[in-house]
Amino acid sequence: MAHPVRGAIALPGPDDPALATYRVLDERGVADPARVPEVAPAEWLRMYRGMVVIRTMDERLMAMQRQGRIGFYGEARGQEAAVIGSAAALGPDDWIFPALREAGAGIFRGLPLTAYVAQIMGNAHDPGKGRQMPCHEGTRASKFVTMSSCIATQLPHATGMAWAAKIRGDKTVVAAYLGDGATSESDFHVAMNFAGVFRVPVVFVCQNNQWAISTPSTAQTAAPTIAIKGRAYGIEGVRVDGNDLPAVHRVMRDAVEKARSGGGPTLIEALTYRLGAHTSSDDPSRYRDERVTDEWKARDPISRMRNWLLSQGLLDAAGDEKLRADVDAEVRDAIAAEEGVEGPPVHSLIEDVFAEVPRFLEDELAEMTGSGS
Ligand SMILES: Cc1ncc(C[n+]2csc(CCOP(=O)(O)OP(=O)(O)O)c2C)c(N)n1
Repeated sequence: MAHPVRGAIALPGPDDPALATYRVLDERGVADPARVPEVAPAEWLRMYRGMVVIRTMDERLMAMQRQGRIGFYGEARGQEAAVIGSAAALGPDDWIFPALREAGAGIFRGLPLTAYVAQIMGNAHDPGKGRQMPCHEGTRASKFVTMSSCIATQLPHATGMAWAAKIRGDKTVVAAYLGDGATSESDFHVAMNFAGVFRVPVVFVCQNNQWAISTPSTAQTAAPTIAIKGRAYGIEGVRVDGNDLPAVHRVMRDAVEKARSGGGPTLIEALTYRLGAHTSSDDPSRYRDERVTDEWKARDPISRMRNWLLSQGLLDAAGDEKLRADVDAEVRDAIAAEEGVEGPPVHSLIEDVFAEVPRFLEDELAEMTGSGS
């Protein structure tokens, strides 16, 4: 097989998209009009709502964890624009391979709130039948692969699925999410190298929230940005303000279109900040200066988007209040519907691995439940 010779790889300059941070909104939500992507008003509002859903779920479920009503929770507070701005650029047949903080993308694509809550409670309504730890949701219906706690393992899988799409000649694009910490894993290198060589339709979206538990991103890499790492693999890298929904959406849309039309992969670095703890098991005040966290609170992605929507007349204060009240009610209803639902039936323990459940598993189950002869 003849291998095409690629063009010379340009060396980065200061305006290189992999080094500069692309922005549409400033920190108060004032837009550079020339950069606002063409999006229907209803779609902007759908994205805004998607961000509010994440924030509301996170606040309610973190409180429930503290009350002892759920065992564990991982929130995405502060990262809502990176999650929704990117997910909204995907088509219904595209696939998402999430990292740790993209549950909101699954919900945005149709995962019901009740299924999300059921997964966290591990009850009988959980599409995953209680087999994963909380916050590891996934459904085939939403083309949202179950999250893996093993950092970066989803990246070669995503690349493989994109390669399959290319071989089949369909137009599927795969979004592969990762955190800054994942860039130190060998699976990141494997996926990027393969994606670059085979030019598969995958978009890597790195949510650089600046912390990998207690490791700051400055200690994660000696490279000036994460986006620049794409250069070494022959992959275009773009750095974007991850708290700026229109900017994330624009950059992602370009990357998705490029992938769909055979232009190959992109590495997007969405620069954001993890406002909360790593998970409900973590206390970030032990290892970071929370005055920096307060500075990032002032760059809140939801407030920025809200200000822009208000300035454009796409939303008014009363509409915003109603939207938030509606989301709050939906979240409360979902929790009320799922809390108290019993666990999956014991027989489900031996389902789904074999087409026909083998006798030895039936025997073991009978022994376990005391129902055997
Ligand atoms: C292979 C592997 N190594 C270590 C861990 C422990 N661990 C869980 S989350 C995490 C940090 C991940 O950081 P990052 O990729 O930046 O994602 P973030 O949590 O910031 O969203 C680590 C080290 C793990 N789950 N898997």
